[in-house]
Amino acid sequence: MSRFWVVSRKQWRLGAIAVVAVMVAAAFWRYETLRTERETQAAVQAVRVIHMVTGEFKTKLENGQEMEVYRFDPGTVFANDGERVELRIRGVNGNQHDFVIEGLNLRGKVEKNKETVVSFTAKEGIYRIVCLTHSDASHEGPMIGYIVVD
Ligand SMILES: [Cu+2]
Repeated sequence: MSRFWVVSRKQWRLGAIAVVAVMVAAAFWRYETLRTERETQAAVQAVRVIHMVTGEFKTKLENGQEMEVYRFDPGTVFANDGERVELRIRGVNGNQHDFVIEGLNLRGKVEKNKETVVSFTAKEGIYRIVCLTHSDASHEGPMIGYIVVD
């Protein structure tokens, strides 16, 4: 005796609805995945512009002697791993600042009332922007800024 699989019209309709529902869910899931990927890529490709200035702290000692130190301001900036970064440093205090960014093989010079732009792709880590003109206390420093990437 053979067995027949008898499908009623109602079962057929329910089955069809279930198949359509699964297809719609799959299409929606795929759409969401593609949309998220596109947004992530757009965020990664966008350039993060960071503004910095050269500043100065100044004070007078009890003996009347003046003491000053140059600074990068803000002293610490942040970026995400993989981001394209454009660091724009404007010279306010101090005539000239020759600097290096350790670990990124970048160097440059900031002059008063001029903007220096350095670009790089951020990789996880902490990088020091070191002014060579104001390297230590005897040279009105240390003038050091930090780039934190994570
Ligand atoms: Cu400096």
